Formats: sequence, C-alpha cells, structure tokens
Amino acid sequence: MTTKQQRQSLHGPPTGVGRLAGLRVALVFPVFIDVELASYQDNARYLGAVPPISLGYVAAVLEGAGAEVLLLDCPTLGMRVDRAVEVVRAFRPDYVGFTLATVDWLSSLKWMTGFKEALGVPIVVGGIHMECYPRETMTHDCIELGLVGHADQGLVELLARHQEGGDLSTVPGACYRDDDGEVVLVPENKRPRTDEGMPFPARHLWPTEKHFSIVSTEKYFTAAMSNFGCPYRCEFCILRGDALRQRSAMSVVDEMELCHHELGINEMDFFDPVFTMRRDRVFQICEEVKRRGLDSMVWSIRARTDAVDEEMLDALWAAGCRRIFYGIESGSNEILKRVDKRQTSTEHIRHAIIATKKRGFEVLAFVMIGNPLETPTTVGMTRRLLKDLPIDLVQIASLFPLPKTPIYEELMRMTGRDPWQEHILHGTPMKPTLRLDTGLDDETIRHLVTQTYMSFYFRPSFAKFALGRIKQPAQLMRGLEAAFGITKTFLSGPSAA
Ligand code: B12
Repeated sequence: MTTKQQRQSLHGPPTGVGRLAGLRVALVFPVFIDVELASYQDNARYLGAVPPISLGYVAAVLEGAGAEVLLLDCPTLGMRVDRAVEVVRAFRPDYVGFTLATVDWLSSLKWMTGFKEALGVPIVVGGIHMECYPRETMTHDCIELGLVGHADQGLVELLARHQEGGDLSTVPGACYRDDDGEVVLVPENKRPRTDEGMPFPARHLWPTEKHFSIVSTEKYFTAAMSNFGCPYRCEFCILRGDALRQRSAMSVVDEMELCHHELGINEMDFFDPVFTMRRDRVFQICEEVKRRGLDSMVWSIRARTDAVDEEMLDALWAAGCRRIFYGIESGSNEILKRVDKRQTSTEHIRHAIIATKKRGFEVLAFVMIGNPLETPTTVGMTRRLLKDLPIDLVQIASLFPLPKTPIYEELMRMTGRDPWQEHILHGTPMKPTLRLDTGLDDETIRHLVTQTYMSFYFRPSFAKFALGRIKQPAQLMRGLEAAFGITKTFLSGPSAA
C-alpha cells in the first residue's frame, strides 16, 4: 500500500512536528481577471473549477514539515480579492504563497499587491513562471521570496532559514533581494528523475465537492499529475524534455485509491501531457487498478496519437479509463512538422482516433490556431479533420507564443525584443501578439477559433452526444452556458475571415 508520508498528506500530518512546526502559511489561488489574452479568458470560463494542483503539492510539502496551511481556491469559491484578504487575515499567516504562470502575471501581481498592502506579511512565490522570469519577478517589492523548481526540493529550507534570519545563498532555487536590494538567484540542484520525496497533493485543504471539469460526469471529481514534465519537444510548449520527473505505477494507483476510499472521489483527470509515455507503466497501472477494484472509477488521460496502440487502449478501457484527450494541434501536416509534432501525421491521427472511439472512449481533441504557417486554408483543413473523425469534444486555443519556447525565442531573435520581459517588468500590454510565419492577426484568429468551435459544436450529431452523456443537471447548464458564450463571441467578432 502507500507510504506513511503519502498517507499523511491526505489527512494532514501530526501537528507541531518538523522543521516548520508553528509556522502558518496561507496559499492563495486567485481569480484571474483583467487578463488580455482572449483565448485564455474564453477557455478559463468554460474549463470548469479544476483544483490548483501546484498549490496542493506546495501545501503537502509544508504540512509534511509541520506547518499549518490554509489553501484558498478562490475561483472555485467565487472569492474576490477583498474577501480573500479578510479570510487570510483571520488565519494570521506568517507567509502568504502564490503560484505564478506568466500568462496570469498582471492578475497575480494585483492580488499580491493587495495582500501585501492589507496584511504586510512576506509573500513567497513559485510555479512555472519562476522558471521563465525569476529576476524580473523579484524586482517587485511586494514579493519577498521565490523558489525555482519543485517545492519538495527547497521550500522547507527556504522558509526555515528565512525565519531564523539565516543565510539563503545556499538554498537551491532560492530567489531574494540582498541587503543592497540586488536580486539573488541561487542555482537549482539537478532535478530528481522520480517522484521520491514528493507527497500527494493536500486535497483535504480544498473544496473537492465543488470541483468539476467541462467534461466530468461523476461526483466527486479531482485532477492529478501522473508525471511532471514532458519528454517531447513541441515548439509551442515550455515543457521540453529536460525536467521530466516520472512517477511509478504504484504511486499513481496509491493516489487513486486514497482519493476514492478516503475522499469519495469517483472521477480523476490526469493532467500531465502524455500519460502513455512509458508503455510498460500504462500496463502496470491498469493491472493494479483492476487488482485493487478501482476500475469502477472514471478516469481520463492526455496522450499523443503516436503514443498509444490497440493493446494499450484495450488495457486502459478495461481499467476504467473512459476519456482520452489527444493533442492534435492541426489538420495540416506542414504545420505539424514545422512545430516539431512530426512523429504525428494526420493519417496517424486518423488511425489512433478511430481505434480509440471503436473501444467506446470519449475522444477529445486539443487544437491550436495561429501556429507558424497557419492560413485560413490550414484552419479549414483542421476543421475538416475534426468533423471527419469520430471526435466528441474539441478545445481550441489560439497560439500565444509563451516564454522559453522555440517559437518565442525565434521571435525574440527576429525582433530584438522580449515582450514578456517588458510585460513582467513594466506591465506593457502583450497585444497585438507577435506571431511567427503567419499573416493572421489577433482578431482574425479569434474569429477563426470561434467559427471552428461553431462548425464543430453546432451539429445535430454533437447535440445527440451531449444529451446522451448527461448524468447531472449541472452538466446541461454548463453546456448551454458554453454554447451561449461561443455564439456571443462570434456575433461580436469581425465579419468572417
Ligand atoms: C493543470 C493545468 C491547468 C489547469 C488548471 C490548473 C489549476 N487550476 O491550477 C487548467 C486546465 C484550468 C489550465 C488552464 C490553462 N493553462 Co495550464 N497547465 C496545467 C498543467 C498541465 C499542470 C500544472 C500543475 O499543476 N503542475 C503540477 C505541479 C506539481 O507542477 P508545477 O506547477 O510546476 O508546481 C511545482 C513547482 O513549480 C513549485 N511551485 C508551484 N507553485 C508554487 C508556489 C510556491 C509559493 C512555491 C514555493 C513553489 C511553487 O512547486 C510545485 C510542486 O513541486 C501545466 C503544465 C505543467 N506544469 O505540467 C499547464 C500550464 C501551467 N498551463 C498553461 C497555460 C498557458 C494555460 C492556459 C492559459 C491555457 C489556455 N490557452 O487557455 C489556461 C489558463 C490558466 C488559468 N490560470 O486558469 C501553461 C503556462 C505557461 C506560462 N508560462 O504561463 C502551462 C505551463 C502549459 C504549457 N505547456 O504551456 N491549466
């Protein structure tokens, strides 16, 4: 069964024991507002209330060291900044923690400034953004401490030393300002390759009963990570093979078992980009899920069409996996090759999706619009692929070149500018978006995204599918809301491109 450390992280550890005993830390997941990124806003509104997994891990690490933790999942609780400040004030924290993603920067900064002004408590930050712009982030006075890398690798030491007024310069991944106000970034240790030492997310601290995703059907629902990082090298993505931290089959199934038996969770969505990256692990997980009688749970995975095969699909189905999200990205082979998704061709996609659907899975496709070489013709090819194949649901993102991706780095070389850096330092607007090798502008892309959504979803076959899978009335409401939102965006857009 599970290790002692992991068991503790679902229930909370014995209080008052450990390096951080007596310390009180509030972790805040803000409501993201005033964000300029249209696709981000549109997606975020319909994706559901997904738990803040990153902060769940941070909380578990802190609790494991004896700290008392409050985790405020504000989007799920519908809590705005002024109310959140009051709840955190009542908790009397020694630190307030935020997880940062570059796309959410302005919104996070607003929340952090609000907290700092109201409470005066030191703010500590981490998350994927700290791997992109740690130095620029630490120039903002409202932030006291930062950490680059996984929380289990340096957070306890960082807070313990900071409390003691000790030397931070040897804490791996630490970010702070020295006595002269200069930003100091301590190099990270080499990242571990496994999840050893990483507890399970502290799910007892967030409102599981309120979580759902746009496609979830069961009560209760949660999200999880079966690996950290990704071994592939798609040019639009920040996760690029170098920081892969893999979890064992046993650890993944232990987490499922604890969620099911101790929190009443019946649906788990694994958010890591390629659950199937290690074939042998997929079979081990499926066997173990069945052996422990967990195949009554509904679970979903994300995969690539070139990282599944028929035997694997059979095993996944037999173990209760019911939904596969495939990153298809485009219906144009030229674009797939250009963004280094080249192991996949549209033929390959076709084959894998038909094989998946044949077994009964729900098939979800992620596609992007605005990649290099994109034209209205290639968008038409994507649209046709989506309609020709037995795909049940689609999620479309307009490409927003993200920091630390080859597409963005090429743009920086070409223009001599780093717009994200300017954005982090000075709040400079990110629109109009710099785009690589495509003449499509933001408005046209926004419209193409909406048109593609409409051409896919406003079909009788989709209505039949959607009505057939409703298990809770709330699902119907969410579907109608999304349809209404898409139509509204379409009507407010420019005339068809
Ligand atoms: C799950 C997920 C989501 C979920 C929401 C998650 C949630 N409610 O928290 C959903 C589906 C809603 C989502 C949506 C989006 N996402 Co998202 N998402 C992820 C994903 C797959 C996993 C994040 C995660 O939980 N990781 C697991 C944890 C353990 O890893 P971690 O985040 O690195 O955290 C560790 C450390 O960084 C550190 N740490 C983290 N926070 C903190 C805080 C403190 C105080 C400390 C000390 C340490 C610390 O410790 C953690 C544990 O070791 C990541 C990809 C990834 N990172 O794997 C993308 C990712 C974060 N998403 C991304 C994007 C772009 C989006 C969208 C904008 C997509 C879109 N176009 O709509 C939207 C909007 C996000 C929003 N704010 O709502 C980008 C962000 C890029 C960037 N630089 O900003 C990523 C990196 C994906 C990518 N490949 O590009 N996302």
